[in-house]
Amino acid sequence: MSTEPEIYPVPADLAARAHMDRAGYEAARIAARETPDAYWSEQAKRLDWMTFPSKIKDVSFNKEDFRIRWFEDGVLNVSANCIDRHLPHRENDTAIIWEGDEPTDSEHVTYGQLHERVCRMANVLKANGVRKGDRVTIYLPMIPEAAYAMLACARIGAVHSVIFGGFSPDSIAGRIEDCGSTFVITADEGCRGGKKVPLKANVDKALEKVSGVDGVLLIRHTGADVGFVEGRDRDYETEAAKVTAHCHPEPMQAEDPLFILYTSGSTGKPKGVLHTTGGYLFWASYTHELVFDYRPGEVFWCTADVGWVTGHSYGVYGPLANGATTLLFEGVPNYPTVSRFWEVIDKHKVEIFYTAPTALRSLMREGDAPVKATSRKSLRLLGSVGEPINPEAWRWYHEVVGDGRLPIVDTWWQTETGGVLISPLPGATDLKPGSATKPLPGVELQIVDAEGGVLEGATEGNLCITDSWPGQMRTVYGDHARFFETYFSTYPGKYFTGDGCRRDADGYYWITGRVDDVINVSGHRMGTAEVESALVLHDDVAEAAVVGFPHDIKGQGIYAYVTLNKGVVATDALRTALVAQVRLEIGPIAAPDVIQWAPGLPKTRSGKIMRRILRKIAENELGALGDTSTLADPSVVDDLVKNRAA
Ligand code: 6R9
Repeated sequence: MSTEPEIYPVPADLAARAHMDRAGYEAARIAARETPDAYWSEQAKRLDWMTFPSKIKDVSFNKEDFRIRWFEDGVLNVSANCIDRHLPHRENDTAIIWEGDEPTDSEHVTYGQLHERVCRMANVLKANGVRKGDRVTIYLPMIPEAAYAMLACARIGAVHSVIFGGFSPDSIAGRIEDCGSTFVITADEGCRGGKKVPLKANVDKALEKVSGVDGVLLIRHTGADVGFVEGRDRDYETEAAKVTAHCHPEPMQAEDPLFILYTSGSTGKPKGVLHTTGGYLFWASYTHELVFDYRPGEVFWCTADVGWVTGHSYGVYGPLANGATTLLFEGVPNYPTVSRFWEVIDKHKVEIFYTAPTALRSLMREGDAPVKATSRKSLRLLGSVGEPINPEAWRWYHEVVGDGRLPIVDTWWQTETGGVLISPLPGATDLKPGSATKPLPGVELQIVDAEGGVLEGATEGNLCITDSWPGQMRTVYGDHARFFETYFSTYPGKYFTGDGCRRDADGYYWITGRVDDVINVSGHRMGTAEVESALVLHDDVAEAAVVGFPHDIKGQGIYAYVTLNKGVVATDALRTALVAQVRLEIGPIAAPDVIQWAPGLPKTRSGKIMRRILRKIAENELGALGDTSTLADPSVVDDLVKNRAA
């Protein structure tokens, strides 16, 4: 079936200048595997430690003695690593370039200014009662203050939980409640593609549903007139004027929590993925340098919002730990025109550009002219993340955006992994369009069959990781048992990624997508169970089943089968109301693309919904429905096929 695609060899100049060439990569793989303590101890010198760790790795994935600890007796502060240590030689270099939604809005923030602003914000948090270990919710647009807020928390040892601005008040309330957050940092409004996002109003609504928050710090961004609750809300400008610009970085243990980030799983409500101070920062910094072959002074642009893990690791922590100039963009790829990405690259002389396949596919549809109207000559490397990049989009990225001269790093990783695990290294790895290629040093992959049998050589199955790496998540906040259950119980002794994967004869890895009930919509993770729960909240809905289906732009779309209560008439108005319901419960990113009325759902005799069949119908693979004989009522399938939504 599949023809082996072309190979793009490492350009000679890149191999010569790279941090890691082919021989270096092979040597690092062996060192990390055979002498992990020595290898990681040496690598850990890239961070600035108050106490350098003597214990390096202490890990077991087995149930009896399950533990994941890295650099355990090390002491450090993340914000000091991202700011203070660069001041002696980089005080006047740009740390953050901010590009607003409107092309007329931009700002440069030097490391010196970053230090001052983060210290001030840290002091404001302290003055308002936030202490080491407290959870602080951050609900901000992509403005420099989002980075200041994260770094200010890190500076005083508070644990941040950033929530993407596209999530609804209910989602905010659920996340605040889950981690017992006592303080919220938000802005009046965000701006995306010329539209305003009512952030403060969403926080106000969320706080009607959840208690325990005693302070809301309000950053004025658009200047809109928004609600202000006396006694609870504080105006940032006013508060900042009351404190000094000096704040001592709190000494933190390497295993102290740095942040919680909620992500969707295959069951239940989103999980609070917890990352720690030492291991996470180390991995963000190490991978940012290796994967992007980063050199000091280069302008690095990761287009992800800080509400996602990619924005955490490659918008803020990785680049700043490495003294980079990181670009934060508030807007969207198609505003005011579909040339915006490329114009921003020219405007700020971006050298490394890191984005998601869904953005590329939507821009590809607009043709080559909007790209070719720009120069892009500052670029030297392209990156991709979030979902499998189809070879067609890969080639367009390479040939049109990169003028055929730039390598692409297709980086596979997850919220849970903290940073990249599978990726080409620009100076070491030949590229194959559509493959994330090979694991980084210290990443031990295995492909297993459904029963856990290890598959060797060229094969396809479920992707597992057999040993820990420093950036691995440490727990699901408040539910350590769920952490073990979710990731380590399917295949005992291994971390199961939830992804399917093929390995070719050259040992290259090709991620085929999720094998669990997680769908990847425009690179955003969505649990089918979450969308189903939102739908059944509607009075007219008896039952709902949600699956993914292939979508040209989004990668996957959301297809919902809905069974209505007896006597309810299926109308277009009801369909609209159901979509609105999901937007309200979760946020616009979870809105179903298709709703099909289903008088019945295909269930086994034990009452389990056979999602395999629903997926096939949604994919329009009607010839491949498989065995339906175990269904309680096989005739429901005929009805679903007959009435398949177009
Ligand atoms: C970083 C991030 C994780 C899931 C992951 C996989 C998919 C991410 C990918 C990729 C193929 C890549 N994924 N990068 N699939 N190629 N380069 O996206 O984290 O939001 O937690 O999503 O995304 O399915 O399991 P997260």
